[in-house]
Amino acid sequence: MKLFFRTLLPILFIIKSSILFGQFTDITPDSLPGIYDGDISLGDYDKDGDLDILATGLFAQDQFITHVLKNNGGVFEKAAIQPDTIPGVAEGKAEWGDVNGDGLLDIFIAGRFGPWNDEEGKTLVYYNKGDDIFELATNTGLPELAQTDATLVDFNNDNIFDVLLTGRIFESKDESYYQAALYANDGEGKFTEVHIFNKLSNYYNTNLLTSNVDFNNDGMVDFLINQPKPGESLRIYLN
Ligand SMILES: [Ca+2]
Ligand SMILES: [Ca+2]
Ligand SMILES: [Ca+2]
Ligand SMILES: [Ca+2]
Repeated sequence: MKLFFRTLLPILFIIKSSILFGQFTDITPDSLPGIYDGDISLGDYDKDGDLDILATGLFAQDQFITHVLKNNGGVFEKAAIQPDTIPGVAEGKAEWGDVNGDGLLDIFIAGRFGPWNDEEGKTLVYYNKGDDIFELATNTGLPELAQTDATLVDFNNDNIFDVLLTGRIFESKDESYYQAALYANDGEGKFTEVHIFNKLSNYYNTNLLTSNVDFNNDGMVDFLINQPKPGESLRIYLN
């Protein structure tokens, strides 16, 4: 019996623990909406100490929607926000970020908005006014593009989020180009183009790989942007 407690019992405990550590519980409520071909972001938009979900995408072909999913102590539910419908984007980006510096996380979404064969784009900012109320920002100065990637990043260390935005811009139905560009935020949600990293035609998809990296540790964020031309290197830009 002593042998059992000294040797076998610890072994059984280890085996049981290893089995339990590999198990996950799906807590997704049935009421959460289904969306696809979009993007998600985590942030505590209601400042109650837990991470909430921003999700954008399609709920049917060419039907776009953005959802705010509130975390109530580990239980998620669709937030009853105002306005009750926020347009969504596909093949794009969703980010929580405090665009106007008031301490509340705002909604940033950018990507395809039109039919899949039309490639119309949308870039939207909704300000968080508190109490689940959001307000659409007007005249942001940001371009509307398709096949989008974006990141909110403070490139000039003024504690205000700026935007690095990449995607396909249509000049007309038949003419388009791909661009990766940086837009400075004046602190009131008005953006001005400060630098174009690349502007390309004839190549599909200028995916922006990452951002928020300080390669040379000088306190200024630098950028890593892929180069979609076959055979060329991704580009590293020091700020
Ligand atoms: Ca929260
Ligand atoms: Ca804000
Ligand atoms: Ca800034
Ligand atoms: Ca740097």
